[in-house]
Amino acid sequence: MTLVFHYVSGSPFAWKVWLALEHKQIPYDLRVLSADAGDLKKPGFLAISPRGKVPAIIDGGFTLYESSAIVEYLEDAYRDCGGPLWPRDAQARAVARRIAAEADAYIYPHVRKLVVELVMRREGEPDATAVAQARAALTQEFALMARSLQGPFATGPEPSAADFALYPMTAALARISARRPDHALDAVVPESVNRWKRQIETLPYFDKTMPPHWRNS
Ligand SMILES: N[C@@H](CCC(=O)N[C@@H](CS)C(=O)NCC(=O)O)C(=O)O
Repeated sequence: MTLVFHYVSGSPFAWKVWLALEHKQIPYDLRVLSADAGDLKKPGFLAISPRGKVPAIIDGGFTLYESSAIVEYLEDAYRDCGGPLWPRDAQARAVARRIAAEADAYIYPHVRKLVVELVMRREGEPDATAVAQARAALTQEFALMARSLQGPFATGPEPSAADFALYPMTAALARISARRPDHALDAVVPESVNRWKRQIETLPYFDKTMPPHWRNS
């Protein structure tokens, strides 16, 4: 039975899983949900993902939510499929896991703050203090991340789940930056990180995983 992948366009955590599925060449049935339409709070979806969040998968009778757990599951359950999600070397593997954890824990919250203030806000002015704090925090985080990225991919010659975790956050920041040039957010990301980002965009499956709603706007 084909693995079912529940996805919302633009979710960085769901994008991480999509890149992982493609990298491992695992066949999947993509179910695109809409948060705006209330799909994430419907009983059928809550039975799969009780927090009402994407990503979530169903593999046979097995359901799983939380992107990092899903990535680990894909690696373990589909060991012989496609490319590995983590480097073989123990130290490189540990560093890749650390980068993926840092992307989720230290980069995402600030990117999310910028999305809320600069993209999603429908009324009033953005909270300038919150924007400045997020910008300053991301400047520090990306400077730290730049020291970790080996090149051409996060931990060396092959892409890993570290790349798949970090890329969507960086892409989201680039998108906000393009939409709100007045905030000079492109200055937050060092050139070495941009070089790494362009490398991810050369992956043969990358285009397929672009958030569908980004294609038109
Ligand atoms: N820690 C979770 C985070 C998942 C998450 O926050 N997903 C967001 C989209 S980026 C979501 O589904 N939000 C819907 C909501 O909170 O209503 C993971 O790694 O999967």
